[in-house]
Amino acid sequence: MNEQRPSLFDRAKEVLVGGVNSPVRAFGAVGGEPVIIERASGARLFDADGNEYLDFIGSWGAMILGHAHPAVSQAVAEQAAQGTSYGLTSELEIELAETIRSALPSVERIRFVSSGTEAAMSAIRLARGFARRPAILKFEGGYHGHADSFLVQAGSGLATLGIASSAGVPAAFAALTLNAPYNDARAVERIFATRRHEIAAVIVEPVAANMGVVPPEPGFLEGLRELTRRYGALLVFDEVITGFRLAWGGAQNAYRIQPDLTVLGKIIGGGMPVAAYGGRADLMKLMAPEGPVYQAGTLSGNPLAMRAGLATLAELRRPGVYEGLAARTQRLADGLREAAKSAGVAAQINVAGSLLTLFFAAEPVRDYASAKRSDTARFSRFFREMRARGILLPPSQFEALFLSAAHTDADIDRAIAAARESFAALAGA
Ligand code: KE4
Repeated sequence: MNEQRPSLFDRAKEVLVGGVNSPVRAFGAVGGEPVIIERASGARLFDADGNEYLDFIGSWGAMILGHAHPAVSQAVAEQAAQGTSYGLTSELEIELAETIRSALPSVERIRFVSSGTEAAMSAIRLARGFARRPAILKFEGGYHGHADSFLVQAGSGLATLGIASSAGVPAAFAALTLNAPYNDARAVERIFATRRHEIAAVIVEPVAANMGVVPPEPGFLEGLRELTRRYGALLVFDEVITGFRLAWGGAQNAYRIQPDLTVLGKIIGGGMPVAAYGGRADLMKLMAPEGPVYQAGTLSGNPLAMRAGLATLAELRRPGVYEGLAARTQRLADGLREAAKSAGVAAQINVAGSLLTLFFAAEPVRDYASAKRSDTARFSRFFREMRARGILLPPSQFEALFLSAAHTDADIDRAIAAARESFAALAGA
């Protein structure tokens, strides 16, 4: 970098708030100047300073095939030549909707939108319209995007910044968002017992990934299904991360739990702005233009994005893709556990499919309270040690590593070797 010329990040900070378009990208929790990417391919990112990184962020889960997959790039290029947005329906939207419905039987009707926030926000509005109740129940450390209803004890970037909720959300509004500890169905039952007539829906990440990865304990999801049925509330699975990652379809197929509504995003757009909410037909028919609950979007079902999603899902249907992802994730987890142990570093590694989080914690992490007991200073040092060795982890203790089909066994072994050296550096510090 030329000393006279301001860095790209300096330039960015002159015009983008914090130099970023999403807070976690500022590397505030891990220190150092954030990377600014020039291009990406397969499992690799290349930054503007010519550095190459093995990528475990994967655009926060969207890039399950790896970056610039030929089938996806070709689909987008072809579609671009036929128009990028019509503002009217195209067959591509019907095709992607049919593909998703074939994978998720609980999704009888679906609506595409442009971000996970928009999808989750719309699903909650629908639930409130259906149940005619004002409150929702989420989980401490759960993250469902940045709509006002969700920014109460949320995970992801709020956890990273160490803030429980956001300024700008009226107290009266925040009071309608109830929180329970993840993996604690009895706490949910106690809340329903006193506020059953207020709660329209329970929204849950079937595998939590925004407090770091925390899988559901046996009986937790089943308990939520039973409690929501008993008290007439809807069960909303936020599968923005787990959808088409944990399995073909998503966590609801892996855990065999049928929610009333499902929120999707990331993978179904293959890196383009696509998200969706869907579920029981009798619920979805309450959405305009059929029903009284309103939601709309200029770029919803965008043809360019639909093509990227269709190409991505077509590749995920190939035999062995999920098995390979899970096997390589387990290989990484085993290697990290062994490396931490031999360095005498206290670490907990939570895995679900091709999601993984390395917590710098001595005790198991099963909810947000235990996740927050992690040594975030140690995580930050580990992040920087790994970055120096060309391995780019998500820049937060409270996020997930996302593996892709482009990560090879050699890539995994390289990451484990870098982790061995990084743990040693921590132990020696
Ligand atoms: P978006 O509005 O960012 O597309 O999606 C919101 C969302 C909803 N539900 C879940 C389970 C999510 O994980 C997300 C967004 N994920 C974060 C990373 N954990 C996005 C990264 C960022 O905020 O920059």
